Amino acid sequence: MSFPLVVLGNPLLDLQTNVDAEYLQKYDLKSDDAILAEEKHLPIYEEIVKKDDLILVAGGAGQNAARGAQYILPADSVVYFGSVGKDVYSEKLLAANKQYGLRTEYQVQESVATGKCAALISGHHRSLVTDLAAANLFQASHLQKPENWALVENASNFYIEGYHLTVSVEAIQLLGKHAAENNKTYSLNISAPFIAQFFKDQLDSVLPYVDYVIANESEAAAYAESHGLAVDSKDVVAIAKEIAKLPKINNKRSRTVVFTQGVDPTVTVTYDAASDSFDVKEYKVRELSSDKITDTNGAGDAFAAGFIASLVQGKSVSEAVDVGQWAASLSIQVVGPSFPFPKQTYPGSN
Ligand code: 26A
Repeated sequence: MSFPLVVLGNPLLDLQTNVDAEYLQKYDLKSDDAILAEEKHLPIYEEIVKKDDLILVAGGAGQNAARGAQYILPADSVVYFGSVGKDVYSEKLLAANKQYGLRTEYQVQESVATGKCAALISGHHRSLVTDLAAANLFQASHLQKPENWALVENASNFYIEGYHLTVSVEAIQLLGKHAAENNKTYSLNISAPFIAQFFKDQLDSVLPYVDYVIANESEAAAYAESHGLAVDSKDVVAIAKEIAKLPKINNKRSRTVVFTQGVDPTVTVTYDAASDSFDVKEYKVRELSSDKITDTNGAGDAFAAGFIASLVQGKSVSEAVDVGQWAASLSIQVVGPSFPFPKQTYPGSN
């Protein structure tokens, strides 16, 4: 058995379509955001299935990253856990995961449908509206089944989708505790501004386990605001420092915070507790001309995929960032949160 990387998240099928500003306005949606669907958003799903340009594509932030990491790593490297329904949608997700060689260990719900996400594309932006359905029913006990716990015990790295904080904090803590006690690498993506805003306590309860915090600039700002940090919410380095030095359970590893900022440079901040000092670095992104961009759905997940795959390979933070940026640039050139086939390989740092 290999499978050094275990990923936990909400498996979703993306219903991806192009929309205009007016459509977003009608449903009170921002062009670059991710939310849980409220009652008022439910007509969206019925409307978009009638559209000619609609595509159904495997989604779910953690699942995208898991597929991406498996795309980069040797066969049998990544296992993914999440909860789905017993329907054609989960069959589609399984088929996509299989294409990438991703091992999938779903908890299957008998009478609830697989979750879905309306991925509303406008230009280079995407607005995500999610109906979690079966994904919301994941239980920590699924991980504790002997055959699944054997996979957890065998793994050396964990990647947690922050969106899952809306589902099972217990499962996230269970893996966090295991990682800390066994000095394994534990990474968490904040995933969306609403996680930092409305799931602040849940987020705070798992951060002590986290070695690598991955987020984008709007999640950084949301964190700064919800935690009342006395810093400019655009000052990503200052925010990263605050998160990097938060209490940590596993003192054998330092914490690194990685903030992506779209086309602006990626920032990393590592806190060294022994010397009470920070290592701050900035990395320019790979330039991609506008006409090469298909859509940005899944760009952040692809970055995370490259980053965590590199951690599994024992690469440095700076190389992990470069692989992440390469993976993101690949993913935005294809439709949805996907990667191109035939497989491309990392060309080395630029
Ligand atoms: C709990 N929520 C809102 C979510 C998501 C989500 N994945 C898990 N939980 N909302 C959107 N996504 C996924 O994010 C990917 C792009 O980063 C979408 O399915 C999309 O594939």
